[in-house]
Amino acid sequence: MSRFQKLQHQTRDVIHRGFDRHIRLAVTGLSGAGKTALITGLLEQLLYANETQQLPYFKVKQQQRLNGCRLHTSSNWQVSRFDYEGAIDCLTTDVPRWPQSTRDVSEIRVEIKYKPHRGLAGRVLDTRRLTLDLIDYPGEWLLDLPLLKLSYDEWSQQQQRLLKAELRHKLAESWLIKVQTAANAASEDKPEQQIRELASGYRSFLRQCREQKLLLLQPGRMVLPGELEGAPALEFFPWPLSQPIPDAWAKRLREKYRYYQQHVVTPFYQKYFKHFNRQVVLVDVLQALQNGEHHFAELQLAINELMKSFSYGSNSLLKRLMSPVIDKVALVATKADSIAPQDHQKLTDLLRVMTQKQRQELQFDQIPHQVFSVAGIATSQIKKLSNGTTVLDGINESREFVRVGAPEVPKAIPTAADWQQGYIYPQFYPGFTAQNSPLPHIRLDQLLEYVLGDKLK
Ligand SMILES: Nc1nc2c(ncn2[C@@H]2O[C@H](COP(=O)(O)OP(=O)(O)OP(=O)(O)O)[C@@H](O)[C@H]2O)c(=O)[nH]1
Ligand SMILES: [Mg+2]
Repeated sequence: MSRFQKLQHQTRDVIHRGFDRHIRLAVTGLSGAGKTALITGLLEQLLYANETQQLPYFKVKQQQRLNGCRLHTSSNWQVSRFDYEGAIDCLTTDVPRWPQSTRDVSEIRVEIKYKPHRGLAGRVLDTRRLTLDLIDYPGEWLLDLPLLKLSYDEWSQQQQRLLKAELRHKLAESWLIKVQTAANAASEDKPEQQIRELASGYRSFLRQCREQKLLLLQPGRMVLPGELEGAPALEFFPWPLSQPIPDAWAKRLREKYRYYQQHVVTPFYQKYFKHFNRQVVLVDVLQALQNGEHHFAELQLAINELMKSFSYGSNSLLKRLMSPVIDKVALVATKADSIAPQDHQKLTDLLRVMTQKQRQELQFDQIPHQVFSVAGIATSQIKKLSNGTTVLDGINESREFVRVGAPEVPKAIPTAADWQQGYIYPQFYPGFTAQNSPLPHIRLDQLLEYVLGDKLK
């Protein structure tokens, strides 16, 4: 693209932002939360909005004011386009499967063309356009954002607290012994090499944590390095012991951490996360319930840490132009198709309890927010049998038909006895064909209306 074209493109974006015609939606969620599936589902519903009866709560469509939606590459031409078509292919080929876990950043832009409903715009303009930008990225990298607000010593203290939890402690045991032994013998001689070895041990520990489905894994690039594989930028680790860091190491560890903050996390934040003005926080509550108490607690902690990384406030004209802030938040429990519809409310309530602290903060700052339970791509069929029981029909990993009794969702945070008993939820696979377009979902219309509706009037 020529410099002139680029400038034109950017100017148009700024004008759109000024006129409130541009939503950059932060789809925030840890790895496996369902970001890629949700983005695919949202695009699918928008693109087929006028062909489907599936969107009763999306007012612009219900009021027959929607001309249509079109996909574009994003204005950021250095980033690959989100592979919507590839995702749909995966879900609808001969052997349908879920799209793979995301390995890099991608963006997509949707242009929504509609007839204004009211006000001056309604009288003067035939049609208007709203631009929606969506960004997909590996969930692992998201957890780097909280590091921007922590010094090396603060981060180390936080990690020390986490390491006290039973499962983490067990996984870290051999690494901790190595750190202790090396620290006792630390000298000014070859500290780089010792740090490199211990950083590699820390990385193996993080990978084990991931295998055990633990969630708060930092730094994210150690879990999924991308282009940083083998780079010296990753040669550090949080100080895990209560004894002070040996002098020989302190300067280097803090230096490496700062480098990581400044040269890895800050550009990532500035390039992709700074200009969001709406947010959808995705939480896989069901998976956390299934994985047990530790995971559930870590998930709560991770959501808390993550939400501190975004700026919330009111988007005045000047702010919209200069540095927009998030002015509306949807807190979303995903994969609601794994439970019976009569339990969706319980799932929503549970997420409400889990995010109480964050909601109070949003409330205090007067940021509109709402809690939902949705399925980006709904894979199960609900049936009520003649004996009154509700079952879910779906397809398993071996592509066989399965029928499971609707699993229970707790009304509140589980008690010790509940955890003992445990929770199991079905993991359905997609079983669609190209004829199924638009793919089924649960409550994406309500989510779309909440996130976009006020800008489509
Ligand atoms: N039943 C059901 N399962 C879902 C849904 N969305 C996602 N899943 C499951 O969750 C897995 C992870 O979903 P993704 O959309 O890839 O999650 P992600 O947040 O993009 O994860 P990363 O790319 O690793 O950051 C999928 O492979 C599916 O098994 C849904 O709406 N319903
Ligand atoms: Mg993904």
